[in-house]
Amino acid sequence: MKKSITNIKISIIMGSQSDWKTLVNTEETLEHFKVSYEKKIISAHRTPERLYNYAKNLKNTNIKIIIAGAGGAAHLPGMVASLTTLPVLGVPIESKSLKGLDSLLSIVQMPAGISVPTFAIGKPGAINAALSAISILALSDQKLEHKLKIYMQKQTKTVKKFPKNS
Ligand code: RP5
Repeated sequence: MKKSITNIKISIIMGSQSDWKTLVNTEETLEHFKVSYEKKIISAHRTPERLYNYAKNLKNTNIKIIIAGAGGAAHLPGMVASLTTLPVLGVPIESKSLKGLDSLLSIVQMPAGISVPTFAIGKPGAINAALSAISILALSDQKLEHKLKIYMQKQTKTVKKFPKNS
């Protein structure tokens, strides 16, 4: 039987259910642009075989970009990046003990040879990873490029020239 390949373009993965409250911002941003995505929990440490199988199966999908969020000893983005040629965008989750500095350094300090573009800690990073994924897809999608321009123009209009007293 022929396998059905879905049209999902972006994969959001996270190390734990507890990461979802941050990555829901990624989801909301992708929803705004009406880009298809999937979301999965895959822990580099607690479910290593799930990680390996996920990364190896990517070639059987239409996924173009992976957004990977993890906290603490955040090895998920780097491990996935080592198993695929697709872009893997890393989102450091704000951890309880070190406020996400541990997550940030774990994700950003990759050895040369395996690339993980890394975003800000927490919500800003979750939103910006989605925007970067959109801008990558927009390279070959004029409608999406147009939506991104409108999004940026609207944002510019929200910025007042002078501050108000509160
Ligand atoms: C990491 O450990 C996850 O990405 C999460 O940010 C962190 C804590 O996980 P839980 O203990 O909340 O499941 O693997």
